[in-house]
Amino acid sequence: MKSEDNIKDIARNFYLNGCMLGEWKQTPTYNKFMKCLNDIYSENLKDGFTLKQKYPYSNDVRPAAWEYDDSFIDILFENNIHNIIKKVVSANVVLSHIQVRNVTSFPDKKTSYMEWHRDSYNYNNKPVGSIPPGYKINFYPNFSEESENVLSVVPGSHIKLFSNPKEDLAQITPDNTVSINNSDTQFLLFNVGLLHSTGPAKVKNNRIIFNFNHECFIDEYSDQKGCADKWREGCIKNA
Ligand SMILES: O=C(O)CCC(=O)C(=O)O
Ligand SMILES: [Fe+2]
Repeated sequence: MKSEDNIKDIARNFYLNGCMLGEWKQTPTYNKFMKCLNDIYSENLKDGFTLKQKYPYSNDVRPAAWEYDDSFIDILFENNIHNIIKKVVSANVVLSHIQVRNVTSFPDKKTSYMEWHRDSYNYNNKPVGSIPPGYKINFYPNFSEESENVLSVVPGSHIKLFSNPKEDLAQITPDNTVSINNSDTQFLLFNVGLLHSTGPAKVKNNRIIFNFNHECFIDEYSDQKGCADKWREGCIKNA
C-alpha cells in the first residue's frame, strides 16, 4: 500500500473511532521521560514541584507539569505527534497543557475516580467544555507491575451524540466498550468528546495527559502560555 493511502485509512479510522493507539519509540528521550514519571510516581519530585489533590484519591504535579522536564514535550516530536495531528487528526490544535497524576485506590478497590463522561458535550443545548472538542494523549505506565484496566472508551461515540444525558450514557454497552490496560509503551490519542471512563485503581498508578486545544481556545490557557509556545517552536523546528 502506498503511504498516502495508508494515511487516508488512518485518518478515516481516526475520524470514525475518535481514538487510536500508538507506541512510544524506545530512545534516550523515552528513558528520561519514564524516569521522570517513575520519580513522580514514587513522590520523589524535582525541587520546585509538588503533588496537589485535584480529584478524590489523586494528586497532580504542580505548578505546571510541562515545565517538569524537557522530555515531556520532546517525546511528542520524537514520535511525530505533530505530523499525526496535522495529517490524521486534521485539526488546528495546539498543546495547551500537560497533566501528570498519581491515582490511588478507593477503600472499596472498586470505585473509579472518574466515571463515564465526555470532556466536551452539549446536553440540552448547553455546551460544556470546548466545542469543537480538543484531543488528548493519555499514557498510563505500568510502574506497579499490576496489570489493570486504566481507561475504557466507546469508539465512535464522539459522533453519536444525544441531547439527553441519560440516553447518551445508555449507548454504553459491554459490546461497544474497549478497555485499555496500563502499558509502558502504548498511549491513546482521542477526541475528548468520546465517552470514556477510568478503571478503578487496584493499586497506586500514574498517568501523563497531553491536552491539545483548538487555536481559538488557546487564550483560556494563558497561565500555561509557555507550553503552547514550546509546542509551536517544536512544530517549526521539526517541520
Ligand atoms: O486518567 C485520568 O486521570 C483521566 C482520564 C480522563 O477522563 C481524561 O483524561 O479526560
Ligand atoms: Fe475525561
